[in-house]
Amino acid sequence: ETILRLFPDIDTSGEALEGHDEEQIRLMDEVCIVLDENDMPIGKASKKVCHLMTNIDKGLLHRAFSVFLFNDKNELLLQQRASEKITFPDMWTNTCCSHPLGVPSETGSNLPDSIMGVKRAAQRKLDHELGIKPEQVPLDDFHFLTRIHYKAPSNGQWGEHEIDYILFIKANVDLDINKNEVQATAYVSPEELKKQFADPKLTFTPWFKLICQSMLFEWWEHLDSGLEKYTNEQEIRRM
Ligand code: DMA
Ligand code: MN
Repeated sequence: ETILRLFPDIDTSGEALEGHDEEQIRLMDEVCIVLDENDMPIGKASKKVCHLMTNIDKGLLHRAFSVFLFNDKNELLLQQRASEKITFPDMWTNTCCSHPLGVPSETGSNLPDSIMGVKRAAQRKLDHELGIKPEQVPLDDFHFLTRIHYKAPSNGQWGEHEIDYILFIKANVDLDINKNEVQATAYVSPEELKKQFADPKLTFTPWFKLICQSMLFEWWEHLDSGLEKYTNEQEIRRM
């Protein structure tokens, strides 16, 4: 209701989802946190409303997170999104991405609280998408690096417009893949990832590309020493 006061002509109809996977349609009812440009929560809206490009074009912006999980060899776990995904299907991307929900435990309107909220959401979605149990990824082991504000069209009427919290974690984990979310996984070294980027047969999500082209490889070099210099950045990076 408040969101309609702020954005009176956004599209909240149900039509856009016809023909998509039932489970992914159901997940479009999840409640996302709507933000102003400074990452202040100003309301809530369904995942569906937040990802319609017509609404994004009216300024609708929401909160998200991107987890980068590394094993003890400092290899990064990548996933290939399932064909069932409504946005960015079949693309390769970082370990896990999603949205903190518009509930008190995952929200927060200042940086320490919002970081706790996205860590809880990250733990929840690592389990949902990859079957990683919360005990293997304790909240205290996540490092918050920075926030990235970006906009990217997907296919057809869908897209992203997010302030994306970047989380790193080093953990050896057991995987039990949810095939409705993920079709493949791979651990890569920086060299292997650079080679994959050069392969025209592979496609990558726009946010993962942006992060790779900016800070990822520098952060990765500092995984075991000096990462503190890059953590808890207060400024939002606009990309
Ligand atoms: C959304 O990811 C988050 C980012 C950073 C793009 P997603 O489309 O994988 O979300 P979900 O897994 O909830 O569908
Ligand atoms: Mn999103």
